[in-house]
Amino acid sequence: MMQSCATIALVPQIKAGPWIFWEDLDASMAQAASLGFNAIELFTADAQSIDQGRLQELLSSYQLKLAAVGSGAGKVIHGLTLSDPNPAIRQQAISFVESMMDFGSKFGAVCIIGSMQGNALPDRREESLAYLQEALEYLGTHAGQLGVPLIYEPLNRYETNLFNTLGAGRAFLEGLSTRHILLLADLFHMNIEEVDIAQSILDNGPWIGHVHLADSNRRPMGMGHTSMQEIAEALKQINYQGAISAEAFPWPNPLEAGKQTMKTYRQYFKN
Ligand code: LER
Ligand code: MN
Repeated sequence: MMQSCATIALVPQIKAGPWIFWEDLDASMAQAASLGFNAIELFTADAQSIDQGRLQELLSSYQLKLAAVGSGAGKVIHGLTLSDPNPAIRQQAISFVESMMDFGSKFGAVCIIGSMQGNALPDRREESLAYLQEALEYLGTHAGQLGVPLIYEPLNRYETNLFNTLGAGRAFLEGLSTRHILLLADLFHMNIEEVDIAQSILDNGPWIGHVHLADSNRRPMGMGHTSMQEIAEALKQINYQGAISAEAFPWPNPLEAGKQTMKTYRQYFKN
């Protein structure tokens, strides 16, 4: 069963980011549940800054599943990336992602590597890719031990120069020995980078483990010019069973953004 999922950010530094909800956890979850979402994706400062017992209580009382945890705070707050040339920073980045994976896996949630992948150094791409490879081999093996896949997110060219399309990300993952890392299909990044979003989903189907739902302008789907019909058909055709998680600006406000997302979800996936 595909899950309708909404992002909740609990990091004040990134309030301006593409998250549907960013108030306190309880209020955000209450709103997500009342709008009809069945899952949430959480963006926290780190794995320790959230009371996991309370989270479990809230998930039970609102009947929500934790679908994913984002690791981007490792970069935004702590300046860590998996491809940093400094080995001490890389090690901290790996530990940060590992702790987020441990946290997420207790709830059956995947962990996402987005901005934590970093960037290739100018004229030193091979070296940067070797750093990323080493980190992903380690973290992928850890994902296998936890029994929950790790999710690697190709980002658009303004956010990374590593891999910008699902095809490029997949080629890199295929070169690893770990088989516990899947791709994130973020429709906003794909709108910028892919030749054809639906075709890319069809071509990379078995590798897609998570979806970020946003329109061309990163407003909730339906508020830009991305054509959702063929994307939804492609996701059904590959028999995608994971979360469709709204990582969009809270435009014009969290409540309306949540409503618009659920309208889209019902229109394309619940009939
Ligand atoms: C960033 O643009 C993004 O899409 C996030 O999911 C990753 O940090
Ligand atoms: Mn994303």
